[in-house]
Amino acid sequence: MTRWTFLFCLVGAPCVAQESRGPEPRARVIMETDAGGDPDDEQSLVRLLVYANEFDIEGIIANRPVARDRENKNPIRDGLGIVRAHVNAYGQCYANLVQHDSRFPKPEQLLARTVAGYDDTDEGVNLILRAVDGADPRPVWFCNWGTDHGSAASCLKRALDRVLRDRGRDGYARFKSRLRLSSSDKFGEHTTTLQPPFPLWVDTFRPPLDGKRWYHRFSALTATAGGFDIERDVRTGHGPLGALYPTNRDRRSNDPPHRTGGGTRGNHPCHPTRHGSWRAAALRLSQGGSHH
Ligand SMILES: [Ca+2]
Repeated sequence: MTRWTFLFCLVGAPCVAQESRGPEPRARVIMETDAGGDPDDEQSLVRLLVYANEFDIEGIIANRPVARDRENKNPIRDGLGIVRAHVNAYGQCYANLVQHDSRFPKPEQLLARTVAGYDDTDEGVNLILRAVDGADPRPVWFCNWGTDHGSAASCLKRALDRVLRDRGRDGYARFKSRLRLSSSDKFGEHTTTLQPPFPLWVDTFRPPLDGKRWYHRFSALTATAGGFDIERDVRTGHGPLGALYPTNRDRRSNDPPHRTGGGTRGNHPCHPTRHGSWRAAALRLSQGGSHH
């Protein structure tokens, strides 16, 4: 088994294994995005919201206080504002989406869970603590979409620092055991030396492939798979959420597992039939229906 195959099996296995057991327990996810930097986060936000019925979104944390000039062309210039605009656009499509699946979360619920993760606020840290400490027995997938220059420190690192300080090693171990991590390494000693390790960590930068991150390969594989056309199938005529999909970044439909919380979606080759195509999913933005 190649490392690639192993990774996909690892990440996809829960979805496959549960197919024969009726309703699938959805993954609880927290997304931490540096939206306002690389526009691929806004692409991923559109996809996340198009598939919001398939996850329990516990929170979306925006960790870049000021958008990056030149690279990011969004007229809104703060990360939280950019994410909220996406959730608001989702709200405008909600009446169509919910006809396809009643599990699409109410927009006001999502908006209440969309918080700043900037260094000068504890909102993101507190959101993580509430989700992980909650009574729900399912683990929480924490998915970091980027923490680099100009963004705040990851709220998960801050949460782990606080838990270690306030609850001691046993409390820290209990807390960490409830987390699943999908991220490159932004967490200092929490991923290197502090025991126990995360029960599952999908390191999105490893293994490198041809000197790049392995998931860059998916741009070429999926950008136009099945005749998919981002302009026709998402951006034009499908409502305000699809229209927000930025195109000044050549990574269309390239979501690696961490983009959607441990389960890949859309036209990703991992789930070609189980979840339908990204094109079909995006159509739900503009068309009501009752086939679910
Ligand atoms: Ca990013």
